[in-house]
Amino acid sequence: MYATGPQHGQRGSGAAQVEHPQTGDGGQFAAAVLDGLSQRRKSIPSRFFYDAAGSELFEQITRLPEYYLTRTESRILETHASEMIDRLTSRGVLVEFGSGSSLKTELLLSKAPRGIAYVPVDVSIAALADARRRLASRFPGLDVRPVLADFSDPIVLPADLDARPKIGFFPGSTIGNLKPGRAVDLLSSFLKGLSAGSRLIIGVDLKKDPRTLVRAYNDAAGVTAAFNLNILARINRDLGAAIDLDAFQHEAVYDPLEGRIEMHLVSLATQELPILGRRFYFRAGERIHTENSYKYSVAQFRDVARASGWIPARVWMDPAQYFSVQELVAADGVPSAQGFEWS
Ligand code: SAH
Ligand code: AVI
Repeated sequence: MYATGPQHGQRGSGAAQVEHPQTGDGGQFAAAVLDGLSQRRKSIPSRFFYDAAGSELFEQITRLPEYYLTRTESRILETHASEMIDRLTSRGVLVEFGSGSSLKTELLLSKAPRGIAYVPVDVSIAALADARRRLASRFPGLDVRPVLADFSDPIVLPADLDARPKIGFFPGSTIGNLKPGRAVDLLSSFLKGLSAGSRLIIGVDLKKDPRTLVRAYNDAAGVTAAFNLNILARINRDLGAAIDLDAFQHEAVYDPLEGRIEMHLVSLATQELPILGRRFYFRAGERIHTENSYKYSVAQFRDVARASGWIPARVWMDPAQYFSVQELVAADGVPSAQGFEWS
């Protein structure tokens, strides 16, 4: 449904195919839950937050007063969109990783030349469907090619776009949800997937007062708590379990040594959860680690980019330097500017 389909020559061995419209993951959620809950320190990978309900809850998070990330990044994009895509020609392809609602993308698309193709890549079929519908009405004639895929797998883009120049877009500080070593691997994989002459525009949340960070992940209205608990609700829905959500509590803490917000689900009681024929024992106070959200300094992130083979180029920030949008250039491309641009 959302893959580019045979008429567009989608190829590859499976990672980027759309085979499972109901769950979109072909059993990966079940395997990840069984594996993660079997560990001594229980965990579930954060990419499984984003079923239809989780994607909707994330959209609510983006509008929270405490969650400064989305509005700050959007303002940076609004101010500098033309510079960010100054190398995108009418033959170009904008490839967005973890595109979600594609709302921020509109800020770039409104400055982009006619004729470009837009390839949103996401694990959430609901988010891709909503975005495609909205973009079709707001940007009639835009060639939108959604790809339902895990962006950690080798990137498989529609084959007929192969020869066209690509610009990657990875907003939202989703890169922060990976440990730095994995972030290096992911950026290397994007470099390979986007090919020669490409660049990547990436949103990176910055280190700041830990109180501001903790508030952003512990909002007063409890939306982030609902987002976190939704992963248990998803286990109930998709895997036929009957977990009592009231027996778990959302927790978000900042670890200054790791430089990351950690989200956990804390078991409020000693309990045993039957899931897919297995039983998982929890002590009262035992936690499931559900997400890391790393916060970088500009210099730290430029090191990550270099380690992955990209050349760091321009950096755009808000006046309070809460958030950065950074340009990375493929070694065979020509950087348009070296060093920083402070906004
Ligand atoms: N880019 C949007 C959405 C960020 S939320 C923004 O900046 O507001 C993170 C998005 O990444 C979600 O839509 C989620 O479904 C997607 N995502 C998370 N892990 C992913 C993965 N491994 N592969 C593909 N998409 C992923
Ligand atoms: C998508 N990602 C960058 C968000 C973040 O801030 O780490 C997900 C999120 N988790 C809790 N609130 C928002």
